[in-house]
Order: sequence, then structure tokens, then C-alpha cells
Amino acid sequence: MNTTTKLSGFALGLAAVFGAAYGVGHLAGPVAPPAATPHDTTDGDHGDGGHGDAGHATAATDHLPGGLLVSDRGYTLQPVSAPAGEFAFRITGPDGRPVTRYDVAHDKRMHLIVARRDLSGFRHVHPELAPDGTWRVASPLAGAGTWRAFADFTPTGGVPLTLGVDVTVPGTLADRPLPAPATSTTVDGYTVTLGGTPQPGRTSQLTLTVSRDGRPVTDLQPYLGAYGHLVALRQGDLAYLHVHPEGTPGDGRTAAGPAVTFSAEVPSAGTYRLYLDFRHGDAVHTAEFTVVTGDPGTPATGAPAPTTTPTPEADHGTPGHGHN
Ligand SMILES: [Cu+2]
Repeated sequence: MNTTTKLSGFALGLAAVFGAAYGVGHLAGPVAPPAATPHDTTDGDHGDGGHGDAGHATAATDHLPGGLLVSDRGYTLQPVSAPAGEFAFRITGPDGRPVTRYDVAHDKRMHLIVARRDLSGFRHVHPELAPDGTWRVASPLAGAGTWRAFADFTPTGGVPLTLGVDVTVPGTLADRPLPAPATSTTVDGYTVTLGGTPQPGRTSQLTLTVSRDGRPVTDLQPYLGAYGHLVALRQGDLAYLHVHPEGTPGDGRTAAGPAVTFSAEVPSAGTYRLYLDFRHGDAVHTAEFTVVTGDPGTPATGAPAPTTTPTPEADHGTPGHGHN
């Protein structure tokens, strides 16, 4: 784990996002930038005229990581009021109306991910779509605080998007310190180890290995068409990366554990929280890691020391970290 802590002097590098980053949405292997797909190839969700340039992405948004924008390419994430205990939202399209047609990606038409601004409380859930375009789900927001909600979806005829919006749950809750960087964590009786370190601007392999009671788990269950789903959130702005593993269950060459390998690229040096969802024993478990990454070959001259770097002592708080 100390190979990562030594990099903690790197700035969070938010400016670097305009350099190397093209990590929009799903990263798996070499990433093609979102194709210059005209946004208006779909039929039903677009009016005839009137939306002007609303749906045209700028060059800048093509290079932003996902989740930073509440509105992109004419699509906007709008939370709507919901009964207590429920979370509801709509996606409006370039014509201003709620989008009702979505492509299935990874078994679902909508992936909703939430985390507090302090990176605690991660949940990944799948809302139900009502005919009027409202998505509803039992609220994944576990208590007070400022939350970031990410909607990860592909509008039919459009490109994959991840939109993000802040949602506040009233009450007081002190920010929790981010757990220190570590390459091993426990969740629900499983031990998960992380091999590899993501590198800004290039693809690197991350291998997550699951064991239980000291024995490798070799019968992971497919979850959403894969043996694991990995989400990374960048500390500071909660830039979002959703990474899928190499290999598909049932393809004859992908083992059901104990290792699940991902190809990932982070958009900048910085501190990230990684969340691995895996399924075993008919339940989904989430293992979390703090990772500090930076390119040792690039001098971080003049970079101010980040004030938010986690202290490398104490491993406190890692087990069961806030995904209840
Ligand atoms: Cu999902």
C-alpha cells in the first residue's frame, strides 16, 4: 500500500482533466471517444426543430469524465419530488420532454449510483421507469448529507451518458474522513485485495481478488452480465468512471473468481475511491478502496500540497464503510 501513499504529494490535478482525460462513462480497453454521433438520430424523443443547438456537445464535454454535468448533449437529470423513502427523477431530452426510450446496457436501462460528497454511502441501484418518463426507486440515500446522484444510461439513438446532480438530505452529519489508501479490505465477511494502480492518461490493469475465510472464492455469480462492476469516484469533484471487467461469464475463458480483472484509466492524478460490486451467495457486496494515483514520471512541480490527502496512518473505517 505504500507504493500508493508515496504519490500523495501529487495535486488533485483537476486541471489535468482537460489534458489526458477521455474517460466518459464506460471504460473497457481502449476507449473510443464518444462517436460524433448526431444527437438527433432518434425519432420519438425529438421534436422537429426548436431545440436548436441544445444537443450539440462541445469539444470540452467530449473530454470530460462522466458525472460532472447535470446536463449534457441536451439531456438533463432532474430529481422530482417523491414520497418519503423514495427517490425519483427524470431525464429530459433535447426537446425538453422526459425521455422514455432507453437502450439496455449491462442488463438495465438505468443505473443509478449515489455517494455522499465525502465518498461514503455508495449505492448502485436500478430504478423502474414509469410511462411518463419518471424513474423511481426505494431511496438509496442513507441519511443526512449532501449526496451526488449519477444516472448512467443510453438514450435510444444517443450516446452513453452519465449525468450527476447534488441532492441534499436534511440533517447534520459531519464529513467522514476518507479511509486511508489500502490494497485489502473486508466486506460482509469477504476479503478483497486490489492489485495494480490506475495511471492517469493510460490504461492499466486492476485485478480484484475475492476470498472468504482464507479461501479463494471461485464461484462468483454473474451480476449484470459480469463478475464485477467497478465504479471510481475522484475525490474533490466526484468525477465518475464505470469500468467493466475483461471477459464475460459463460464465454468459456473467464473464471468465476477469485480474480476479476479490469482495464481502467483515470482522468488525472488524484485520490479516488473505488467501489467493486460483486455477487456471491445470492447477495451483492460492495468492496471499497482508496487509491492515490499519479504518474511518477511527471514532476508535480509547483503543485500545492493537497489538503484533502488522507492521512496514511490508521486503516479505520474501511470495513463496511457506508454502504448500508
Ligand atoms: Cu447498474
